[in-house]
Amino acid sequence: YSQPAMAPEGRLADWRSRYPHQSNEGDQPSQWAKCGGEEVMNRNRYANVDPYQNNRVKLKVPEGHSDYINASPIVLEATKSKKITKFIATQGPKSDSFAHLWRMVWHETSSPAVIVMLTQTHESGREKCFQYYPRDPATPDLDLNPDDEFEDGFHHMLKLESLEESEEARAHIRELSMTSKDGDETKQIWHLLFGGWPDFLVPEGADRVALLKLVELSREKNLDNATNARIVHCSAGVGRSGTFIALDWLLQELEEGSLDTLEDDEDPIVAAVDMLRQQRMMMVQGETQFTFLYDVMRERWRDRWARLHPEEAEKLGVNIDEEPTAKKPRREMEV
Ligand code: PTR
Ligand code: PTR
Repeated sequence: YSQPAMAPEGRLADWRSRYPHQSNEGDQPSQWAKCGGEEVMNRNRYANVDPYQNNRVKLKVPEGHSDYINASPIVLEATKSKKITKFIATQGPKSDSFAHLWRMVWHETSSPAVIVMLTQTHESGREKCFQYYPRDPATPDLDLNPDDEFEDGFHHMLKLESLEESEEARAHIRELSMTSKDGDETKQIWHLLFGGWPDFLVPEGADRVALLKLVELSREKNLDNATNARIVHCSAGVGRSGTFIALDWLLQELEEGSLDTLEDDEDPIVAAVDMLRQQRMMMVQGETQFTFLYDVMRERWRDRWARLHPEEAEKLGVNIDEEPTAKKPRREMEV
C-alpha cells in the first residue's frame, strides 16, 4: 500500500477538467426552467442551483399544487461496515416559501430531527437565508402556513424551547418543537447554527476545529443517522453543505479504518465528491473547499496514525517507526 494520494496540487488540474462547470463564472440556466414553470423557479434562491429531477425531495401536497422544493436526498454507504448515512441537502429557505422546509421536516424526518445551518441569514449585506426559525426566546412561537397555502389544513406551530450557545462548536443550539394544529402530534427538532463559515470560503483555525465538533454534535443529536436524514443547508445548499456532508462521511471512513489501506490510484476525497455530485449538483464549491477537505483529512489521518497501536499497524502492514521521506512516505501525507 502507499499513502492515500492526497497531494492537492497534483489533483487540482484533474479537478478542473473533471468539473469544468465548477468555476463561479457563467451561471447555467436551471434544468427546471423548461419544465417547472414560474412557480418552481420562484422557489429557487439561485437560478443556477437546483436538485436533479430524478433525485429530489417531493413535498407532500394535495394534487394541483407543485410538490417542488429545492432539496436533494443524499444517501451514503460506508465502505467497510456498509452503514448507511442519510442527509437532505437544501437551500436556505426563502421568505415566501420557508414553510415548505417545515413541511419537509415534518414528513421526511423522525423525532428528534436535526437541522444543520451553515450560513448566516445575512452575509456581506445580502440575505443568504430567510430567518425561518424562531430566533429570539422573547418571541418563541412561529405560526407556520397561516394562509394555508396548499389548502390542506397543514397549519403547524413551531416553538423555541431552548437556546444555548456552544463555544466549542461555535454554534447556536436551538431546541424546537413542532406541533400539529390539533396538538396531537409533536416533533422535536435540533437546530444547529454554525457561526464560522463565510460563503465560498472555508473555516480557518479555531473555526475548523469547531466545524469538526459540529459534525460530531449533529451525529449525537440525531439518534440514528441510518434511518433519519439530517437536514443540512447553507445558502445554495451545495458548497458548504456539500463540504460538511463530505467531511462527515470521510471522517467516518477514517474512523472505520477504510482510509488506512488505499491503493495508489485511490483518492477517497475525489470519490466522496463524485458520490455527492451524483446526488446533487455543485456539491463542494470550488478549489478552496476541495483543498480544505484534503487539509482536514490529512490532519485527522496523522492523528489517527499517531495513536495507532504497533500491533494494529503490523496487521495493516505499516511500519510506523520508518522515517518518512519525500519520495517514499510511510503512509504519511505530504503537507
Ligand atoms: N456566537 C458565535 C460566534 O460568532 O462566535 C457563533 C454564532 C454567531 C452563531 C451568530 C450563530 C449566530 O447567528 P444568530 O445570532 O442569528 O443566532
Ligand atoms: N449563483 C451562485 C453561484 O453559482 O455562484 C449560486 C451559489 C451561491 C452557489 C452560494 C453556491 C453558494 O454557496 P453555498 O452553497 O455554500 O451557500
